[in-house]
Amino acid sequence: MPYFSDIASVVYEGPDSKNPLAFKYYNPDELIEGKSMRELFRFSVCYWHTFRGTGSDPFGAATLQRPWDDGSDSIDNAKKRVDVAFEFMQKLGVDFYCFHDRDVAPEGKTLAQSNKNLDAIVKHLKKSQKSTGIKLLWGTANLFSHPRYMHGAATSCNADVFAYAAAQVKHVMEATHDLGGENYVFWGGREGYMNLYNTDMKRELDHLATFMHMAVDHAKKIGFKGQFLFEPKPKEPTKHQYDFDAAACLNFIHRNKLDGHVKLNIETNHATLAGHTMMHELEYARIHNALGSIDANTGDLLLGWDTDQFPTDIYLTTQCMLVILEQKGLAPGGTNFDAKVRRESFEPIDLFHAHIGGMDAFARGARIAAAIRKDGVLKDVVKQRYASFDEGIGKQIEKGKASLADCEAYMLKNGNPAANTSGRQEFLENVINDYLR
Ligand code: XLS
Ligand code: NI
Ligand code: NI
Repeated sequence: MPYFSDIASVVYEGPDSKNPLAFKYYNPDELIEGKSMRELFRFSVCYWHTFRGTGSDPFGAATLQRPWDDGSDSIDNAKKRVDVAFEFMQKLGVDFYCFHDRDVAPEGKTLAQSNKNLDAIVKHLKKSQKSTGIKLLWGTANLFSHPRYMHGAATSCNADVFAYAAAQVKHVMEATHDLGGENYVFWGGREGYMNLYNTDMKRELDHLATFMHMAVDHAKKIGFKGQFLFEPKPKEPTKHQYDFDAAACLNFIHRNKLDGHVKLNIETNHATLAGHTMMHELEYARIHNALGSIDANTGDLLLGWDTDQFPTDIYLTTQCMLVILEQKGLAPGGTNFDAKVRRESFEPIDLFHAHIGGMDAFARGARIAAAIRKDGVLKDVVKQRYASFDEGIGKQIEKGKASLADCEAYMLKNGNPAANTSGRQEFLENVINDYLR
């Protein structure tokens, strides 16, 4: 039975359209740098916010109207949600979705019961994927909601909790594999700490590495070829999350010999919580060959928390796409809207407005970024800025052929460095503005 029968499929109508339920910029088959927008973005709807979000906050109860959901933890209700989710994604024209095990299926009283519940829903998801062509971008395990995870999961001080989490990951990884999922995400949940007085940080970090190696080994065993992704986030829920930012995650990956096995899933709101821009995090991941996928959302700089809003800022999406186009897209990763409607936007139709806005903002950002790249404006400036390293002493330094003594001899001969040139930041900011039309 359809739930959105009064809403037509969302189609591209172009920038002049006044239809709020049409795309103005996202034109799935239009090519950007040789890739269709569909292929370039690989947009994904996230199950936890879009189909399990209630609008509750620490000060108030649920507000969101979800007439298809009876609020129960029954398998039937879980199946009904799947049907609504796939209808929603189909109407929206999104090709992917993501989930945590406990979003799609209810937690049982025991692990065996929880596994059984998940299996029942996975069967249903599989059928829905088959009939709609919608695919799983990534799966993940919820290792943070249940009280057993109060001290963390892989970094819990309780070995049984570690074992439980490992068992949970085993099962959801198998489900992800069964559903043809293209990636598997680790978000730290409660992998961090509140106070060093009671924490053995070295031991916890070593446990986290062991946990990831166990996952990598199990993937090999079951033939899961999807990409593992580590998602940086500096705080919330713990004060010190071990996956603080891209640099901290990459250090962890490298130190624990997980290079190649684990890339990064970069989220905008997490970048800003870490005191970075999204562009910084994306570029840091990209230059380390570790930019796997993105959680496309945005925070509220005045609230300063993980508000997970839909991205609508064209500067933000332009900056994202400058980096993403540089690495020719995200596949097998994608653009997952880890974002929720505000609790005041309580009607189901708001879910459409939110996603359409996010998709259009990214499409617009991609068009702008492609135009900037086509004209080579930034590239030329950057190349010119470092030209002194293309010859002479600069070239020797880059090749690792210059010693401190060589630099001393060079400077003693020349007396003073060549004059600096202007960084032209304001000029470049104006240039970017010229492209934002
Ligand atoms: C929470 C994270 C989470 C991950 C998936 O802040 O963003 O939603 O993306 O576990
Ligand atoms: Ni996320
Ligand atoms: Ni988040």
